[in-house]
Amino acid sequence: MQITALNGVGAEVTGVDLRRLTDRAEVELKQAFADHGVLFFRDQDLSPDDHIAFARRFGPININRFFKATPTHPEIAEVRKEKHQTTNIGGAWHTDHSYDQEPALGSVLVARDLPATGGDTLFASMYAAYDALSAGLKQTLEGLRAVHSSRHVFGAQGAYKGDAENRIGNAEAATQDAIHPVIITHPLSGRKALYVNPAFTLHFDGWTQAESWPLLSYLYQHAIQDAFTTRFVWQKGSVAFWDNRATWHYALNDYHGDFRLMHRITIEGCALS
Ligand SMILES: O=C(O)CCC(=O)C(=O)O
Ligand SMILES: [Fe+2]
Repeated sequence: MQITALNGVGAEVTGVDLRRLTDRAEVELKQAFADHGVLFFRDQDLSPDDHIAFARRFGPININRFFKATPTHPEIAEVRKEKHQTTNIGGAWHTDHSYDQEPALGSVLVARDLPATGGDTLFASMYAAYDALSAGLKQTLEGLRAVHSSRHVFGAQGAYKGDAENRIGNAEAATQDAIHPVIITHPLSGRKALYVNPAFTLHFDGWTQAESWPLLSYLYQHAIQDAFTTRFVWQKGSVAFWDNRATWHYALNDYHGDFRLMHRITIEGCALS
């Protein structure tokens, strides 16, 4: 097995069959995951059961309450865009589940049906974003917490309103808010990472939205500079396994009129500090 760091964020792992991992390979993958924040694999041939078995090596499966599951496997969520649909799922910078008290560790996304062109996914490193801040801003952010919510995205009046068409459901469950530190110590690596994101963070705890916005928008621009990001071009057999605490992602929506279907398994995480 070979692990090659990519420019920006993440690592490509070659010489491994995810259906047959040795104990040693599993230990190496766990270390690489903690170090790089997102791992990319090519030419895998995972059945839904293989997908589930691989994900379970990293923790219990979180059954996402908003995404429609595959008809056969409740553990697997569909990330689907039909030919006639205009919005996609995840089409802006975000990290999944920051609105939960214990945000999901990450997801294993398997390409099932890809458009002829387009549909790439961007990833950004929140380790790199943190590291590149000045000592002064790091110190200011250390003392802050931020409020996150799912309501404006998955709620009845949220971003998917009217265009969800049974891809997204359970709007009534989009009631939770969560407060997390703005700078977290990553539970696997012990490294510091920036933990606010444009999709789910509402404001700094104790600050108004108007007061929060200038600093949040500065951080959002800062975090997506080229040096911290990677563009993953999917192929048949591609798998991405990302850490929600160390990265953001952005599913490009540039294939209108074409179909795209991914299978996603989300893994339980822990409270952040
Ligand atoms: O479709 C993709 O590439 C990613 C979509 C997304 O944001 C997710 O699955 O969490
Ligand atoms: Fe996502």
